[in-house]
Amino acid sequence: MFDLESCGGQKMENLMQPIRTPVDFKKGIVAPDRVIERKAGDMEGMYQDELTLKKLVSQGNPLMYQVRQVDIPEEMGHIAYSTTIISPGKVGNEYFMTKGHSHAKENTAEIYFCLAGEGYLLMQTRKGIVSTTHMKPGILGYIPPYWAHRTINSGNKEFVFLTLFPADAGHNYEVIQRCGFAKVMLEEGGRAVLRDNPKYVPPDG
Ligand code: M6P
Ligand code: ZN
Repeated sequence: MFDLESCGGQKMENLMQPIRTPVDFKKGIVAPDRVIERKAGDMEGMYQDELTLKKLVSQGNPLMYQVRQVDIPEEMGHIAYSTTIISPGKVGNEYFMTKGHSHAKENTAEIYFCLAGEGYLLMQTRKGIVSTTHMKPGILGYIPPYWAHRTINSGNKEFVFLTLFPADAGHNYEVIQRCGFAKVMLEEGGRAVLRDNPKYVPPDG
């Protein structure tokens, strides 16, 4: 029988309180609990042109992206959300992008909803099958379970998107760090072009 005094083993009076989160379309979550910043120096091994990346690090180490997060318990049943803002820029002819990850719980999905700017959502299975979604304001990209994902700013202003994912999904950077993505997004003649990644190492299985 349903016990009115408890919810999933938690006392009613101990339940987490609802949260109200203002989101600015240009800046994402307005007052995040945490901001993760990734600068050029945090992206070692991610770009084709390592020399140019090193130069960027020594010439000011620019901010490549930031993730603005609200603290949500990392437990099954909760939905975590954040906004990511990728700065415009390139390392050589490769656009600024996120590191990319798969989920520690690989059978979990994620939603990205573009608020401003434009870019690409690059997704990949363990077998190296790649899919891209062009993101612009109003476009929602659905990342199904088992797809690693990275986002790329192919525009000339900040690329801003809201993300929603199961709070217990976790991040796994190891596979992408070791193998990379099978494709890279490069600027060629003023356009974003998807090319094979010569550094890609297919993972086992
Ligand atoms: C999105 C979400 C976050 C992720 C962030 C940056 O906001 O997917 O979970 O941390 O992008 O991506 P990465 O962790 O790959 O650097
Ligand atoms: Zn994710």
